[in-house]
Amino acid sequence: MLRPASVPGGFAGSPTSAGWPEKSPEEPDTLFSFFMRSRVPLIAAGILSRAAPALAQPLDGSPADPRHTYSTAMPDGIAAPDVAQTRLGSLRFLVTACLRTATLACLLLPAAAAASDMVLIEGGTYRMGSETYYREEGPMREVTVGPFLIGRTEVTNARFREFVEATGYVTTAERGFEAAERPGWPPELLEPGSMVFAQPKEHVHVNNPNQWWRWVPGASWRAPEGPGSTIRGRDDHPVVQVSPEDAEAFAAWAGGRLPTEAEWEMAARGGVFDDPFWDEPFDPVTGWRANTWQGQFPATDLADDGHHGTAPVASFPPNDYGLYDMLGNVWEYVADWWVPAHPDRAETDPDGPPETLAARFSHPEIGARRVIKGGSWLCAPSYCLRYRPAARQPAERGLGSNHIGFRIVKDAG
Ligand SMILES: [Ca+2]
Ligand SMILES: [Ca+2]
Repeated sequence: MLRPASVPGGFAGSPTSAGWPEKSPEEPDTLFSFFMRSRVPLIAAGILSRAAPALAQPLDGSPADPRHTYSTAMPDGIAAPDVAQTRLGSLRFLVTACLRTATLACLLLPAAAAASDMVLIEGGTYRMGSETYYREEGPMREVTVGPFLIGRTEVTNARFREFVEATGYVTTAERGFEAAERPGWPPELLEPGSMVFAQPKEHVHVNNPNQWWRWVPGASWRAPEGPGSTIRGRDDHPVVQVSPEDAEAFAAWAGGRLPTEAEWEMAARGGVFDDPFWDEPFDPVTGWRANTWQGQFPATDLADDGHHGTAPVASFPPNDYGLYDMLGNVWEYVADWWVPAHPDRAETDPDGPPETLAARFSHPEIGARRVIKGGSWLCAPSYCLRYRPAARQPAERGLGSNHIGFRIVKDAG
């Protein structure tokens, strides 16, 4: 049985963590934590190859807390990004592209806006976080970020294949680990493999993610549901079964980096800085806005949004910055280490807590974890209402699943 990492009596006063709120180490567990705790038996390779793509979501099941109400007004003197200018730029780009192709039909195709794979976010100051839903999203604070370019979509299987073919890169799921690299891990987790969502046939209580997550030997980005599965026909789906290390390797090859959480969240808001942000992925006027889960999680996905499992990127309307699937489809790795709260202070270009601090909020055998953002196709209103910009969860290093991917950013200028 694992013991929670010790949290030396408060860290708010340490020189490296001033301003970070004191928090209990009791927080949402992640897939690996649950696995380590109960040692779920491995399933036979190939069983899940017959299952629908991917799975689940997790992790704590804590309900949204409606008790909090906070002002949603922007603070005096705080400028939001110039949404009108961004919209004008996107429209100008679209019209120019259509004139070049001599067809007005492309004006009707949202995908035309994806012709440029990066979008310039001009930066600014906004109120990051939320105090309406889960406690790890607060406190809200003013954050200023500089300009940056961000991927218009999640990184796709096709793009990740280009990277692998150009570099010979082998993902963590494909290579496994030496015991010395992961002291304390059970031997089965050192073998190549990854976490796969296994949809229960009948409704189960959502207090135990082991009921729908399985460690599957041989699962990888090439075989997201395990041996026998394939990404054939899914070139335009987001790559999954990649770890934070894999995402960073891709980013370095592509001349970019993972976004900070503050950059990612600003981009995801698309110029909307309200709290609460919308929590209903269906708009009666414009239709479905994100790939999420409809029905009783985890046994029933009605797929009213047209997709069970991952969807091709840009299947849903972009936000007002022209970015697709910031919310839903797959969670996205960011560069920050995870602690279950934001520091209670304004910051400029924050890059998250130090790794040593984040390690205090994890099991010793796992080490510091990364932040993932935006929710996935496994997020349901009844469970893990996290298809929102402020939503955040921890994710282990060296471990992927089939509902986490990423996109990259580049410095502007
Ligand atoms: Ca869906
Ligand atoms: Ca996403």
